[in-house]
Amino acid sequence: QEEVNLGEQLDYTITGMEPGSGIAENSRQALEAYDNLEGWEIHESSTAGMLASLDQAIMRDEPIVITGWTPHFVFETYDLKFLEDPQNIFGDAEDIHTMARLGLKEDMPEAYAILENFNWTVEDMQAVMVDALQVDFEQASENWIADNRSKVDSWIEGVDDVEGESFELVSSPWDTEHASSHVISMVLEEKGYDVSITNVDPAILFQALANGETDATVAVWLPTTQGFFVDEYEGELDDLGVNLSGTQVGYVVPEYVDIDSIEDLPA
Ligand code: PBE
Repeated sequence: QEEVNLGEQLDYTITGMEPGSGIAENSRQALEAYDNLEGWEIHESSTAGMLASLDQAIMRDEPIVITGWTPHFVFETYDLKFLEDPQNIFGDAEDIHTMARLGLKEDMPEAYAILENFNWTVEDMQAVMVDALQVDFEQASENWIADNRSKVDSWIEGVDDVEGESFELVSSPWDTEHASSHVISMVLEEKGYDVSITNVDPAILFQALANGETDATVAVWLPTTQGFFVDEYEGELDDLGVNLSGTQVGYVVPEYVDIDSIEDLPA
């Protein structure tokens, strides 16, 4: 009885986000993979719209299912839980990779070396994101670099300075990516690069990188979240490896929603 109510209360709808995000694609796959989700829909909009709906639902004590990821401040603001995903559509803990356009290694070996060395932790990234709630990401990155000088030094050790070469970093419009892109951009600038950051949906990000329209990104969530994008451009991207480990994505509900698994969502 209660389960029937839950489906109706949710209008058989997952509250989603930008259609060009990795999570949006995973969410569409989940709808197909889980028999109980036949007839469900995803309301795709924007991250801001999704978070506004979450806030409203929590104020009204109503159920809601959103597409979520960690690290993210919503997990500090509200009591939330990931729904178990027995079919493993969203994957387990994931990594964020650094990728470059083909040829960057030859064209800009100094930047390439720094990008290859770039590696930090969820706690590091979170520190920048928390600080950026008070100041902007530029200032937050500057603060983090000042507090973590030896880590930053280990990324640039032995790398020569350059003379104002332009460097184009492509990123996507989420706080996790604002944090990593601003930090690495500041480090590249310290070594003499003139860095610009462009924020686009992942769908566009991979296209730009594969076409060589941009130099690099530190924003690739793998193996699952953005894995299908990477497959699409096989052989056209240079994967420099993991820069952070331990992210997670999936369907998320407030703690008070009395289910644990995607399979508990009523058909
Ligand atoms: N995200 C944050 C992005 C990547 C970074 C998980 C929302 C996505 O592609 O879904």
